[in-house]
Amino acid sequence: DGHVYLADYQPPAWRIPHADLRFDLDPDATEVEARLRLEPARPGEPLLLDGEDLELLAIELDGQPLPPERYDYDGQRLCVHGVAAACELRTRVRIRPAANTRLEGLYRSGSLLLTQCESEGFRRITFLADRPDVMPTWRITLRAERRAYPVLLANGNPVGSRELEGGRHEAVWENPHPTPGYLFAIAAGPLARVSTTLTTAEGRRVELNVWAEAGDVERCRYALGAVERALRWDEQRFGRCYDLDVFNIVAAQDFTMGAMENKGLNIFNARYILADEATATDTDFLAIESVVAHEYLHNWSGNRVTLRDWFQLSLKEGLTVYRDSEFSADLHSRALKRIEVVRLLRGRQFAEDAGPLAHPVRPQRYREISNFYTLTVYEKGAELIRVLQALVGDEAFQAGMARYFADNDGRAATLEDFLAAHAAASGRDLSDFARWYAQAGTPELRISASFDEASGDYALEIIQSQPATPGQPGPKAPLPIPLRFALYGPAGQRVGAAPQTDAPVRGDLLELREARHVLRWPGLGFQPLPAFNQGFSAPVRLRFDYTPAQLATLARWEADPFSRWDLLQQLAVQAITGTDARVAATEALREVLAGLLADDGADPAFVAECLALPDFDTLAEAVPVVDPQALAGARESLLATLAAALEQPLRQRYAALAAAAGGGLQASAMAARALRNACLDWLGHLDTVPAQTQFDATATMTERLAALRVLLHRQAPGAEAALAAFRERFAGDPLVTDKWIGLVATRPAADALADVQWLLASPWWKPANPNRVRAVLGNLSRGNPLAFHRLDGAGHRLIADQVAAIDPINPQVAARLLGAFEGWRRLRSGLRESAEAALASLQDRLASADGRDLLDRLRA
Ligand code: BAL
Ligand code: ZN
Repeated sequence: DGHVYLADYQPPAWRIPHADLRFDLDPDATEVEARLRLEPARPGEPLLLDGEDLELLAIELDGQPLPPERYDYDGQRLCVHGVAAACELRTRVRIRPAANTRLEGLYRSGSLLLTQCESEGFRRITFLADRPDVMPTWRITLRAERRAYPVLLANGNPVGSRELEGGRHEAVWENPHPTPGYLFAIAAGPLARVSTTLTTAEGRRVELNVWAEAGDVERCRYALGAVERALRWDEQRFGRCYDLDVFNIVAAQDFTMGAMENKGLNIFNARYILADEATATDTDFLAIESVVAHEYLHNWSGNRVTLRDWFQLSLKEGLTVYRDSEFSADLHSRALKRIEVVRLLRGRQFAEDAGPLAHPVRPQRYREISNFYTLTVYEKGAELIRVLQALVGDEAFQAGMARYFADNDGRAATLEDFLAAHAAASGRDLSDFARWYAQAGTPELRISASFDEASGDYALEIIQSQPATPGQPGPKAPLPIPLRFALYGPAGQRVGAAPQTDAPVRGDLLELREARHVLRWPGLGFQPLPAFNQGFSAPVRLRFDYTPAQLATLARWEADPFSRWDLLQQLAVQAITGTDARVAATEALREVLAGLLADDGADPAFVAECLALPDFDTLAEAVPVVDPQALAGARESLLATLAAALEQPLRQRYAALAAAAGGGLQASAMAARALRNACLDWLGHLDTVPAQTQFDATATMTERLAALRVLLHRQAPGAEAALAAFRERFAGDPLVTDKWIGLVATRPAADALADVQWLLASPWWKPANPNRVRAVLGNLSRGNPLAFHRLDGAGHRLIADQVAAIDPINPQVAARLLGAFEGWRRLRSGLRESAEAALASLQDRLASADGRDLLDRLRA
């Protein structure tokens, strides 16, 4: 039926201990000669290799040319007949990088030639068993014209170079670590670098380089520092050292993903490398550090320990997201990092888990693996690592990680291997925890309280349920859920008494195991105020009926900043989507925010997070039927009301932080800018003069872009002039161009669609550049509900038409864009039909496997 099933896994029939490749690089026609050492692993099986759209020029077995009747190649698979023993296969193929708009395999980006192989791009370069459990060591020879391609990089260590005739040169690289094809990489071109050397904790001298086109190289310094920080952190926190003599990163303007962790040669989307304060925002800097760390950290969680098959994707991605978020939390603010992660999870991953694209963290089947690089695999996968850590405790978790790395080094591992290491280290049976990986959907906890006046007994009843998801109608088994909780007495004192319950309790951590648990405090004597899920210990939807006053009270009592932020978010959700509680919630929110704005002792970055009301996606998750106009309107009117009520404190705080916000990347300056920009945004509902003043005076992109956003989104008198000035000033910089385009595409109004149409007809429209597609269309579809969900259906039609247009250029980018329809069934009537019609219009317009798979799942 076109699916690949986890249950059908078979180990490779042939091993490939070593691959020796030689590239004669040329953008129009590159020749690749491959010598593969092959050994039968399961005697009697045919020799099959993957190879997609390769022009086969020559084929030899053990030095003898193969006659045509000895092999078949159908454009997808090469089958060599009549071979049973260890041998060497030599092939020569021709590929066409400049014509490769899919950006998978070897392709051209500007003056560079580079590769992207995950998941199944290697087969577009040459023949290989292109699966993660086939792991050769590699020797890679690159030859190219020296003038056009002075720098030649590949995986591993450089072992030689020489001049060739005719202005060509050669570089040879060796990667001694067994490495699957998906981690293969080369990069060639007029690259310049920033560089440093260090000695690892094991005493290895390592050169770190970040490469970019010459004009951009000064903007690579921050990323270089981030590599060094990540390397040291992995040594200290997980005892993992780097294992080659060089670590290279190359920045490219055309890149489908964010970045790629190829062994020793990471290739990055330039947006996650290039930064200085004039062109990158503080958010960009933090994202760069986090993505650089993520890819670096894959060197152990992904490369040294790789995957047996693609079903295990979260084994490297969820784990590495967990690791990079711990890195960021350790280096900066743990609470702010948690807020960032939970915003994404609740706004976007919960929506994915509740819609037609929902799938388990470890899927049981796929048609197109590219469509499983999802928030569920990454972000929910990371939360499951956190759940495991909470269940076994920090010490056992750390021991389990050490054991996992030690036991699986050099292997292609499975989730079972991971769980076995943790079970051994903790002594705990983890078979219940494994269910988290198999069951899709966000668990829901419904909690209700009861208090008996006569006896003074207090009790909480907690009911766990699992939603039905595609292919998993249920009923589903309960999951082990680590839930933090607290009870507060009338004056805000923590109740210390442990509850009577059949669920294990360790301090403030409750471990839910069954569908229902009751917690009793006999004779407590008063009705306490309970609080739950501090630090978001459990990735669940939690329902408890709080009044606005109770939320506001808890927001003062809870010590954990994450929880305080979370309570304010809940209050804002009530103020926006509530019925009876709306007025009271608005007033309570005003009071708490006034207190925060007046509190000079509060971290300004934290206050800024509290001012950032729940985004549209989060609000949409709080209602059964999504009416975008009503939700956006209610959010807007809450902001306007609060801004008017808090005008004086907002102006005061904005002014008072001016000096601290000046410049520099120290935490205090970033925090000051964050809060000033939040104040500016709120004040924009009343007055755009401060935004104009900030736009004219500032030297940092953080302040410039925030001011421009207010001017454009509030349609200030100076908006057009400011946009023109910004556009001119950064005309040569594609990444900054993406920023102003993003602001245009997200102006919160239905007629922003006309601006998007103008962009699509302008010279700025570059459909082959993934960042530009995301800037124009990703922002429209994911960041502009009023224009995307226009009542006349024009937004839905525009995105569908663009998906059809981009599908033949870059199927993965098109499929991502199509994913914006994932919530279509929950739209209000009228819009639901328009989305359905837009999807139906694509039925005969998508040719790619990526697009067809996603469309079928969306419409099922
Ligand atoms: N492996 C694909 C990019 C990333 O998640 O690191
Ligand atoms: Zn990753």
